[in-house]
This record gives sequence, structure tokens and C-alpha cells, in this order.
Amino acid sequence: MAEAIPLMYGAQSEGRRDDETMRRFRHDRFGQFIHWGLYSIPAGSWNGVTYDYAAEFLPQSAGIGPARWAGLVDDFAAPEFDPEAWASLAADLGARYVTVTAKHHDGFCLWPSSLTDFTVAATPRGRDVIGELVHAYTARGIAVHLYYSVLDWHHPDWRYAISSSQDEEAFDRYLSYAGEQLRELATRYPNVRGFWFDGTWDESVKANGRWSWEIECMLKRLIPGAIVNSRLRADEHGARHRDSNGALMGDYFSGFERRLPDPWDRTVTAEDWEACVTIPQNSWGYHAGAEVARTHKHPLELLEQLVQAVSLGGNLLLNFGPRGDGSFAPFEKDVVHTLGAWLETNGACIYGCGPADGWDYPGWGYYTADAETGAVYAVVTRIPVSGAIALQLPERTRVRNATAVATGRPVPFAVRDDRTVRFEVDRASVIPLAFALEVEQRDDTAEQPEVNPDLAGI
Ligand code: H79
Repeated sequence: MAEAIPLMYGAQSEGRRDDETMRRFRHDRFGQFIHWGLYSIPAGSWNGVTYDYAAEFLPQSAGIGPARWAGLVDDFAAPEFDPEAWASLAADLGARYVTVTAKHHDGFCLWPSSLTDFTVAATPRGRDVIGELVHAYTARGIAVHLYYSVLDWHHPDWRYAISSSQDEEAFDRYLSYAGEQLRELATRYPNVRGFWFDGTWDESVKANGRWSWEIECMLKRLIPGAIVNSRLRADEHGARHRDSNGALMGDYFSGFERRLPDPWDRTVTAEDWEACVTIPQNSWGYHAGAEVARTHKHPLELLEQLVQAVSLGGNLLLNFGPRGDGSFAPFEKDVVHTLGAWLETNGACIYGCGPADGWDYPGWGYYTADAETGAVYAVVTRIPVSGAIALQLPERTRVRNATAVATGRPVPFAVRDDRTVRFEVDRASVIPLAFALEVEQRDDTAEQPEVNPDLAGI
């Protein structure tokens, strides 16, 4: 193995964190992402033209400069905004934590930051949106993480790259500004559980690994146990997410955006990770365009992504983009009802679960396992036309008992051979079917399967 490179600003710890806060985050498995800001008002259209790209990228798509964009501050009245209703929606969804955009790329702050005028305080709504949300979610036992974009299209000192000493001075001022904002957030909202960083891919940011290291230290000093995503971090050589020695920086890998690892890719189970996904093909902020609406995923596709993430030891952060007025669109309420109803009765195979060791990806769905109880779950998301499901057991195990998770009722199964059991599932089911398996070790000394020497080695 190559010798480790000495690093000052690489990973801050080795291996997985195993403190109470991190265990809780891992146990939660399902989070709700909220993208809400000025971009929620034009919702993808400007001067009568609709841009079928991400709504939060409208300033770029439509070529709207920061000054004109800032005019939206006057329109941010959000008469329907009700923090309690948002918290109750998150609970109905079955989300155990919520990650909210405190500041997105446009630089607009949803809290009344003392470091800029470009905040919710300047809007007709006036009040502290982040503060009200932290309060409402926390009161319902839902943990809060704050999203913060380092990239900032509004701040005059932001630079994409550093090509002069003036750039360097400006960008240093910018990094102090961002650092002070983060100190402000951690001080104002000490109950938040973590921070979710974005917009860290530009050369200017990559050249400031030390800043990202110091931010991680500061946040963890102000909020002991705070969780930060790997996207915050770069080391002194500009390596992102993982340092120049390959060690994960931050507390979990956050590079899976609008995609999940392949269902058979066990390598990802070595780290904590979280994938973030959208309901439309590509918009995080609310987009009112008809073309974007045609790309909406079916709620059950999103549910399947959740099961897939858990089967690979990851969390799923499912994005919602509330409308400019503060209400949620009907298609998002459908997602809440479908996922929430399923999780209400089937949550045992999701919360607190992770990969099932020794159980290979079966094609008809996913296995998850609860390390605490030892239960293995078979979640059928692609019912074969025959209704016959074959389970390939790990070596030296047997299924003692199987029950339907939703009802607790026993489920008959047939032992087909030494390593295979077979279920008949309801071919008419319109939702994933979850089965809890009681698995026991098999003593092989008693019953060695017969091996025909003529077939050995085939
Ligand atoms: O907040 C949502 C999006 O608005 C934001 N991230 C999610 C969570 C986002 N910002 N930009 N993008 C998504 C897409 C940008 C991708 C790119 Fe790149 C940045 C292309 C080039 C620079 C990714 C990073 C691919 C190469 C580097």
C-alpha cells in the first residue's frame, strides 16, 4: 500500500462516527429536503417565457442579473406559509429529519442575517422562516439540518476562480462572510442537528480546503455532535469529499445527487451516505411548467428509491419544493400520502435498517436488515408475472418463519432446496410487499447436502 500523505486539512476522524447523534441520523434513514426561496415565486418562468431547467437556476437560464433578481424580495409574502403545517406534512410523509435551504445559490437568506440585507427580513413576510421551521419541526421530534450554498451569485466578493491578488482578497472577504453566517446559524439555532453544504465545486473553493476544515471544526464546537456532509470539504490539495489519502471528509458521503448507487454495489456499504433525489427530473425549487410536470416520478418510484438506499446502507433525502405562497402542490401531497401510508405499516423494514449481509441483490426487489433484532426483510417492488419469488439464502442459514410486515400475519413459503425458499406473492398488489424473515444459523454437520462428484466444479 502506498504511504499515506501527511495532511493538515484532510479527514478529521477515521472510520464511521458512532456517537448518539450519528446513530440517530443513520437510524432515521428518510429525510425530507426543502428547497424554498425567491425562485419559488417565478417557478421557472420569466417575462412569459418558461425555462424547462431547474427553477432555482432561473437567474442563469433567463440571464437575470442579481439586482433584478433581488426585486423578488418585494413579492415574498408567502400568505400560505404555516410552519406547523409543514412539520405535520413531514411527519405524514414519514420523514425523520428535514434539510431546509437557509441560503441557496442566489444568496437570499431565509433567516434575518445580520451580515446582509438580502434576507427574509426585507420581504413583506418579514419573519424568521428558518427559526419558525426549526421550532415547528423540533416540536414534532423531527431533526433539522440546514442547507447552505457556498456558491453565491449575489455577493460581490464571490469568485469562481482566483486569477489576481484582488480576486484573492475579495474571495477571502467572501469566505469570512460565509463563515460568519455559519457561526450565526449555529448560534441562533443550536437545536439543529447538522449542516448540508452545496456549491463547493468551483476552483476558488477547492483552493481553500483549510477554510472547509475550519468550518467543520467551528460548527462542531458550537453544536457538539453536529453532522456535516462530505460536500463541504476539500483538503489542501483540492481533493473533495475524500481526502488525498482516500478518507471520507465530513460525516457521510453526499455525492449521490439525483442518482443512487447500483442495487448490487456493495462497496457503498463501507461508508455512511445519503442520496438526494427530486420528484421532477431536474428541478429542486418549485417549477410550474407543464413540461417539467411531465417528468414527475410516480410516488412508488420514489418509495422504491428509499428501499434501495436502505438496502445499501444509505439515507434518502427526498426533495420538496413548496410554492412561492408557502403551500405544497397536489403532486407533492400525493407523494406524502403514498409514502406515508406505506411507511406507517411497513416502516420496520426501513427505520433502523441497513444492508442484509450475505443476501445478494435479488432482482425482484431488495433485502434490508435490522442489526438490532436480527430480522431480515424482503421487500418486493417488482412482482414477477408468475407471482413466484425465490430467495437465495446465505450459506448455512435457514428461514424459520416469515410474516407480512404490514399485517404481522404468517406467510407460507416452500423450501425448494438447500439455499432457496420460495414465496407466492399477491400478483395484484399495487404497493411493495414487505416480508419479515426470521433467519437462523444451520448446523451443517448434521445434514451435508449431497454433492454428485460428477457435477462438482460445474
Ligand atoms: O440544490 C440543488 C441544486 O440546485 C444544486 N444541488 C442540489 C442539491 C445544484 N447546483 N448545481 N447543480 C445542482 C448542478 C451543477 C452541476 C455542475 Fe458540476 C456544477 C456542473 C459543473 C459544475 C457537478 C459538479 C458536476 C461537475 C461538478
